[in-house]
Amino acid sequence: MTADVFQQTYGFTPEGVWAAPGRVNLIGEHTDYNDGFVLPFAIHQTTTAAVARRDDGLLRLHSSADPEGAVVELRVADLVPGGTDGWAAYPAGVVWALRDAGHPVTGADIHYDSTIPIAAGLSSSHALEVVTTLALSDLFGLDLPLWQLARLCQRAENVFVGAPTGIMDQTASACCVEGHALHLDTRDLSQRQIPLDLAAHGLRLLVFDTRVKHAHSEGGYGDRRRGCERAAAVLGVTALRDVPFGELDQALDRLRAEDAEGAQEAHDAQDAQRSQGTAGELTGLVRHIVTENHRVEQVVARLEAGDPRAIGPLLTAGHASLRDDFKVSCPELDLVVDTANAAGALGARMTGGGFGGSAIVLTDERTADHVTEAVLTAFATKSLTAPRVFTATPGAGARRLA
Ligand code: GAF
Repeated sequence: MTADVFQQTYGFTPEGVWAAPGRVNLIGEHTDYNDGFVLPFAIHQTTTAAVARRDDGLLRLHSSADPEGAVVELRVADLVPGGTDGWAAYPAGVVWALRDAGHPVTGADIHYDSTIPIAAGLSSSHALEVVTTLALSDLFGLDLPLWQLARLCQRAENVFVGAPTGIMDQTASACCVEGHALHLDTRDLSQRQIPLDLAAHGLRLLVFDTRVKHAHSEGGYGDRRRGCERAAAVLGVTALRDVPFGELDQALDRLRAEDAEGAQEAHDAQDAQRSQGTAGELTGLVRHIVTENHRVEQVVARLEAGDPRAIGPLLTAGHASLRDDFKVSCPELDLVVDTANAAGALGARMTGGGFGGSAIVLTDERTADHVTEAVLTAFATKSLTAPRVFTATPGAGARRLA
């Protein structure tokens, strides 16, 4: 199908077809830009790309998801950070990152299809980056290891697109293995595949895409990232990952002491702005990151002990931390979590960056329909758009299809 649309669009057959999945993050949110731990798995929804090389410096991009349906035509030599708009910035960004790293990518024709819901917090844009990089790596004989491919995608996103995201989503899309969640240490990218067969335990993981994305999502993400960096600097550590769980209280005391000192200095200097924006607001960020890293390890231990049912309360605790300490949830995500838990789910949390997007719900197979019904009714009662619901099982990472 993807190859057929390529043929219709460009008038010849592609050299190959590749796929890269979206992801659900089971736990470990906002830890990836703090050198911490994450536990995503690939979903079965993918972005596919039919691709052919060009040697004349042209990059032509076409997507079934683009309502205008036009072919975007760019010159690879002219690609500059910030210079490309819309969805095409993601594939153009990886071409820029590959060339900037010295790889001889001379152009390509590409057609994309995708089954990953867009703007649902399920990493559709990262799948677009990863599938493009994998295809170009194969076609131009670059033979990039998957972790390096993920790093190049992150560079494209951070520098070319201008989004200050971490490394989780690109690595999940590139490196996940069917039937497993990926335990990733985002400091050194070391990985462990954790078997995840919820059905074998009579369980289901439901995804509720709330279909909302609040306007402050991009700014809010950058603010949290800068706040975490500031907290690490105040605490004298490289990243918040370096604050041990057992030393959280001391770290929070230090931040509060710093805050009191800053407030006094600001008061003395009659600097109202400084007295509002000191270390006090950083305690919530630090508490979330330190406890979230700990929760990832606890979830992994429970999964490895063969007790996936027992991860439910950790998921819900993770949500409370994201809502109250990190402040990246929103009413729609809270509504899914609270309603699902009240209807008998084992645990629930938002997944991804927050401010909208999707929530995940762990339920018994037998209560899944009841929980789904309860959430849909709660949304209808509040006259909110009905969420899109599906069951997620761990799928394969990026691969060549043809
Ligand atoms: C987004 C980002 F892209 C990831 O890097 C990660 O920070 C996530 O939000 C939050 O855990 O998906």
